[in-house]
Amino acid sequence: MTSRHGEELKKITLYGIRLPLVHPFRTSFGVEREKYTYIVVVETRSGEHGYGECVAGQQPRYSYESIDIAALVLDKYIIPSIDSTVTNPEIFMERVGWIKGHNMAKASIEMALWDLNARLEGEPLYRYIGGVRRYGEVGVSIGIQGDTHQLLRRIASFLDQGYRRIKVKIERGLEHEILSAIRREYPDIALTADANGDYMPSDKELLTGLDRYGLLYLEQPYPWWSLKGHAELAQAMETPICLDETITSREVAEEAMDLGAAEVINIKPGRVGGLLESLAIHDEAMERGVPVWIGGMLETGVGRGFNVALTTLPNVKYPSDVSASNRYYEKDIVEEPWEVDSQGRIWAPEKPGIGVEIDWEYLEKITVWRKEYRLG
Ligand code: OSB
Ligand code: MG
Repeated sequence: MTSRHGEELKKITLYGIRLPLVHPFRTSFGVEREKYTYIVVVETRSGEHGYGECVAGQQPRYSYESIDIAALVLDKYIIPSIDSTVTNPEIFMERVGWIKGHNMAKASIEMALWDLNARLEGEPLYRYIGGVRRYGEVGVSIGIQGDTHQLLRRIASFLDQGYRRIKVKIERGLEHEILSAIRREYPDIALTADANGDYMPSDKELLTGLDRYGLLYLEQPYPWWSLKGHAELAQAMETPICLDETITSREVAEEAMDLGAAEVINIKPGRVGGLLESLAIHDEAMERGVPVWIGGMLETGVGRGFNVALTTLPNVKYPSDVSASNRYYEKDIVEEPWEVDSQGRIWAPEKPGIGVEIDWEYLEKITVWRKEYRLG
């Protein structure tokens, strides 16, 4: 990673936006009907720019972070920790290292700096971070539906569109109903289930009963804090355990792998504090032979650009949650909506940075607040 000598930041602008989701997204922690987030634009004196996006939820249900809390943390602690000379993601992370947690707030700026630096170098982000191919294989994450008929219809449609792996959300009490219905119709598809921490270690017997469905892996059965629980479950189950919420840093990832609690890792750059930490987790997992894939947080076309770049890394061994723009939004906020090809791949653009530009006319329309910070 390099940073152009003498480059200085001029301003950082946040755009709070609301855009409707095509389908409500129900998980064990709640329902999301619209996307509420903020988009980051960093600008240098030389006129270059970088984009970022905050992946926190509208409410603190997935984790303790939320968009409004992240914007407050940015305003009160992150922005006052930096100045116009902080253009490099590594230096940025050093400056904000005193702030405990709030990874999604930090990542919203850290990632904008990666986009900026790749653009300054004239390089596509996927190559800038060491991608080894130009595409990633894509899966789709399907929320809990009203009934199994609807679920099966949606699965059929996504398979038709080329998606290579189906992930379904499950919750305590609904697991057998959901998974047996899918396996009756589709005995052989690549299938995974994500509980978003809805079970407790006392549910071990219930969960080992899921081995019969031949899942590629089971994602985050227990709450984020349970390293021992996941390690014991991994011992007891044939199905590999994949961790999402638990993995908040490279150190936690190392402990989880040491304990055998993470047999697969879902990397979400927002959850771990940005791309620097994502790359460290990717490399550490690769050294240990632990496969990873890239998770999603229903990002707009901006956040999606970073996830797509990450899917091109060598240790991404399973399809990622990086679906096409139209799976989430009627109209995306970027000029080039993300598309999945007929073979279930999503391609990283060859243009500099994340390779997409904001559709400013649309962004203005859906902006509900705006905040500008002048640096230096
Ligand atoms: O647990 O992976 C998750 C969306 C919001 C919060 C948590 C999760 C998800 C998804 C959606 O599963 C993945 C996507 O962006 O398609
Ligand atoms: Mg998950």
